[in-house]
Amino acid sequence: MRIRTFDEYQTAYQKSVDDPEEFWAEIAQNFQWRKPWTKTLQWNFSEPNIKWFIGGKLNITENCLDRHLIERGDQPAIIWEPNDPNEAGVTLTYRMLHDQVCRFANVLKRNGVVKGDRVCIYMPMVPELAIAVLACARIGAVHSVVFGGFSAQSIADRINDAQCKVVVTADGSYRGNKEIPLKSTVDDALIGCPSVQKVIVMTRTRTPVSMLKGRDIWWEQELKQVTADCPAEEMDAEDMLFILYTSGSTGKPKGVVHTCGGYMVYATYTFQNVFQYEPGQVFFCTADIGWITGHSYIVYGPLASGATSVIFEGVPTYPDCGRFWDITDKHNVNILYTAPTAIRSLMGFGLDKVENHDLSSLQVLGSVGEPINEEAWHWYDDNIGKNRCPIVDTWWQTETGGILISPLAGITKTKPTFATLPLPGVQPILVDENGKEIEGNGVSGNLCMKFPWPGILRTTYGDHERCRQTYFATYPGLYFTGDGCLRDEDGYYRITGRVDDVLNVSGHRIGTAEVENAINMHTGVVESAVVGYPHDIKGQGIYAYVITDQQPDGHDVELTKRDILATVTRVIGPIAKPDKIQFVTGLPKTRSGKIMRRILRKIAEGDTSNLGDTSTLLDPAVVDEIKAGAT
Ligand code: 7RM
Repeated sequence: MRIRTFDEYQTAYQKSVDDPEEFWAEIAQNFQWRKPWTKTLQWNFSEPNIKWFIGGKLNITENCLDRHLIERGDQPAIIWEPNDPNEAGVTLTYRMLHDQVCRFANVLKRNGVVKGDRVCIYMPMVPELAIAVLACARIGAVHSVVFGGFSAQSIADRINDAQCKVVVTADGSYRGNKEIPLKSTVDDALIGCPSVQKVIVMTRTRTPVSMLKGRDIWWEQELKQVTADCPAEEMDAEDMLFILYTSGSTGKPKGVVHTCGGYMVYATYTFQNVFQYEPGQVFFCTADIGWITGHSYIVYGPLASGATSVIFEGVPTYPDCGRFWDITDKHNVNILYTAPTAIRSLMGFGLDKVENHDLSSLQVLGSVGEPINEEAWHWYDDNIGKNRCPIVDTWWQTETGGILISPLAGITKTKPTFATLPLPGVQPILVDENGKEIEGNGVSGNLCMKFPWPGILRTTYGDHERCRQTYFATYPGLYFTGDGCLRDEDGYYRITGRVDDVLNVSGHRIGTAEVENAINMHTGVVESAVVGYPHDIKGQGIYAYVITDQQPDGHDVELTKRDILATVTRVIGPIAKPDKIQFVTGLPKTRSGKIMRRILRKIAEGDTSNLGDTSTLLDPAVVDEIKAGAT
């Protein structure tokens, strides 16, 4: 299943286009199935209805755990590095992880969780997070991991959308020098969540927590009541494995649904090929398991491959900006997978905390989450990879389940800022506004896919029509990614960024509409418009134009801004806080009432010289006012 030369890549790619079913069937043979599939693929993009490995039966945890027990039972599956480098870490071998997953699966069972039930997981980056995820998969429960930085309101929205029966959380979490309450945030969320029957609380920070009788139970207490014997539930290839919420251009986040068979095959195949994983290597993905990158490349892809996966609880700058390099040397990391925003932030600290590290264990470097600029690419290449580690710039999305466009490490010739070529099984197409294909090289357009791969989303939870509308209706017959893309003379792809109203702030996807809704909840706010602007470290910053019923002045300006930030933090979470707020008396609207975001983006960028055509504006004077007050 691993490609080793560029020739082999080309052969595999051609085969994946000529005979996709045969291509993926051969790859899927490498997994452990309880029962083989009878038909490899059935699909249409119009409903959409996409099914892979039809009739196949499996459990993904048998592939991630049981299968490895004989050959590598004593090999580390997870190396956990705590926030505080002076605290003892944890190494779990495949045998230990198997044991703990089975035990916690039994805890879920004895608390009434059965196949198909949804379980919300809101936890710090501790081994128990991966254990909770795998325990759900073991018994066929659907996990919905919510990133630990989201607010009570965001948790409640996600729990209610998926009708979760159980929440798994911890008392608190550590991030740098901060201690963050988790359980009390869950308590606030659950005021409005009647579907939740049990809350399982793991002890991490020992911060005082309230434990509601009949609902809240301790992880550690529960474990005393169970054995390590938990046969895996037999799942259909198309049974739901998990829901993961992601932001779009409108409304509340959507619950992207991935299923057992296709997701397993795709996450694992891409893990092994993109990173050119060799048995025994240590893989360190710095993402949080609360995002898709963590699902696919901390938990499922590496574990299904029998790899050693590092879970890091903390942040890149604590106790100092050499932390990633400390971890790399301490655990002899071979493959490092991180985000451009982290690279850019570390670049700013200079080389002092890099040069005092060895880093010779590194063999492959990865980048994910946002476009990587040339400067960051070279800094990563020169100073971390010492010009001897291939860099894989991996482009993909929550909806794609795994990497779609990326070099294969050491095989595909790289080019800074280019995600390069589609993986086997991936058929990109560029289209113009009207959906017409843009052929040839040296062109750009909207990036779509014309054929399904096993990891593509199947639906958005509880609202299939929204899935169709969002991804399959803009260009009939195609999956629309929402990204703009350039294909250069070599046929290499460079992703240029979102073409919809989705922001990418430090690699986090945030909808402008979500931020606007949060701002509008603040008292006195009449209306707001949010746009992104280029930010040196975050990639994009959030710029909010706000109309209030009483325009603040003097000291009130700063106070009101502070209050708005507090409101956004409460409604969504700190990641959605605007970097800049400008109070305005009006917004540039067309006669039909549409906000002309193009103009607001230009002003936020600081480029007011050429605002383009403003003749359709209802009141062109507001533009001058906004220009004058830009921050
Ligand atoms: C994996 C992940 C998806 C959006 C996507 C892009 C952007 C991700 C790259 C990238 C340029 C990359 N999932 N994006 N990777 N842009 N180069 N290598 O990030 O659902 O959270 O975000 O992120 O805009 O549509 S995500």
